[in-house]
Amino acid sequence: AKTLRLILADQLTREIASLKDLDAERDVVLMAEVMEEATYVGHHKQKLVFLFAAMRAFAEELRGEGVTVDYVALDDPDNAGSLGGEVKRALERHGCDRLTLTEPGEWRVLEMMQDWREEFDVDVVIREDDRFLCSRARFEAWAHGRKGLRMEFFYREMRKETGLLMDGDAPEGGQWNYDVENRKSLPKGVTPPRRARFAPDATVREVMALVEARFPRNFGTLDHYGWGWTRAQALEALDAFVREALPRFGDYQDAMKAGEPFLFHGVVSPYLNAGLLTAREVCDAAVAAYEAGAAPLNAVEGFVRQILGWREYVRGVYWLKMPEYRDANALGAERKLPDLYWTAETDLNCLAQCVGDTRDHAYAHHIQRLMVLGNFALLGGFRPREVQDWYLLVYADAYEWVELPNVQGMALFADGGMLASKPYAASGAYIDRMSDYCKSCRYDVKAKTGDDACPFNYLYWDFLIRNEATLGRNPRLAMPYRNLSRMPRERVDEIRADAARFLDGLPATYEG
Ligand code: FAD
Ligand code: DLZ
Ligand code: SF4
Repeated sequence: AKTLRLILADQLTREIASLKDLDAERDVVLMAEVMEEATYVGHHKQKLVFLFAAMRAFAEELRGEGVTVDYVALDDPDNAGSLGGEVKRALERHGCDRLTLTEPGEWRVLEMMQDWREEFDVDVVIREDDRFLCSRARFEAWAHGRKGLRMEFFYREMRKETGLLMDGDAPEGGQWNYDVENRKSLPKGVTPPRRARFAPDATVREVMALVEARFPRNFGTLDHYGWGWTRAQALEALDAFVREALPRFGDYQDAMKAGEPFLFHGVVSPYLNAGLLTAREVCDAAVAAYEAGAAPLNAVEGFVRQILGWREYVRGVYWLKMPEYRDANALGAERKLPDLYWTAETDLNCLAQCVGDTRDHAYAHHIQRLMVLGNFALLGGFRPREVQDWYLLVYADAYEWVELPNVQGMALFADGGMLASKPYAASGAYIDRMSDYCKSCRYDVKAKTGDDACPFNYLYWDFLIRNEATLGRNPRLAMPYRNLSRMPRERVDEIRADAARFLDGLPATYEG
């Protein structure tokens, strides 16, 4: 049957399921830049440029192979504005009798695709996305009957199943996890390596002009744009990471430094999630460096765990728990997200730095996302739906399947502890230990009270006080709650008043 094969912006690989039996003589590949996808949240300008540029480059690659690609650009006057609208037009235009799809990474889009079975008069085939190392069915089988879904146990099974970093039946080196050796703060004098960044070519500049013209008010700037847009560039970025940063990835995985957004991180998530790199090849590249003696086990195991463990795990959780998962709000957080998440204008230097990196690069590394931006949202009690939208739009690597469990489960504890055994709540001391942010902050990280006190300090205690009914019996919080129980009443009142004054004083006027 003459088949229309739709390729989404995050399915940019020749290996994608929907292209597997492509008949270049007969079939048509459809790719469409549409307003509906570009506006369901107000994506960072760099995310839009990255995806449209990578889509255009991938279409050219397919054409180079002799494939018929119907590419609908955003400014095409006939653009129907939605994926469904474009599929309908293309089915008619090309007289196809079958539509072949790969399941998308978002519930919203899957629902849409399922409706297409009714809407269109052709066979609609939705194939499993086999780019993941763990299928949805495999994850469901693992999760079945378990009370808690701890990543660490899932990860061990994945190690065994893939054979990655295995020595027969035993983990390489004798342990599954080497984090005790990781998570150091960055010593003075250690400078991060240069990263593979790519200067826009004529096509990318054209996309930049389109995005500036059509989305002038979106979050973020294109000034520091450096994302690659082809598979070859993504491979180059991976190679540069493995050679220059991977050896110290483990050591400094949790470190933060002003003006150094990338440190020793992979900076590969936009490529992985869009399809320009596969999870397996990224893991294999890291393991090969270990086997060649070019990178230590603590670094390589830590890096592989992020992908083989966390990335696969959050995807499994997403499909297991949707659609209820996005509405969970276990801590009843109801404050509006403050403007500083959009403006970076704040005296809290850690927040100014992390929002600033996000605005400049559509990127922040994990600890910035979790322990600064996420921690503040947790302590402040900001509405999960608003926090979700923020994370979904500000990062070049963001799709709901990966954003949502990280926000709901890891950062906000909004799922009541399904994903994390305790909230990632921390006071200023943690940020001070892991970063150089505090030394140029107008607040005093050591001060607990008074106008100069670091707000994270009283917000931390206020959070525990406010949520005592829900969190007070959590064994992993026994220590702080014991300390709280010894606090004089006046001190508790003072904390509550400081926190209320601070939070009420945060401007919150933006409509997301
Ligand atoms: P590295 O630190 O080098 O890690 C290597 C790879 O491991 C990453 O590229 C990524 O694919 C994977 N990985 C690491 N941690 C996670 C994790 N927690 N969940 C899933 N994959 C992980 N990642 C996204 O890809 N998209 C998102 O929208 C996203 N939203 C997040 C929101 C919050 C609140 C938090 C705390 C984390 C989020 N992450 C998200 C996970 C993580 O922060 C990013 O994957 C990572 O910062 C990407 O940068 P990197 O490639 O340099 O990662
Ligand atoms: C994120 C995004 C954007 C901004 N634009 C498009 C687009 O124009 N066309 C398209 O096919 N996909 C786009 N995407 C990705 C989808 O919104 C969606 O997040 C993923 O396809 C889910 O797998
Ligand atoms: Fe952030 Fe507090 Fe440190 Fe300032 S003192 S940078 S607010 S943790």
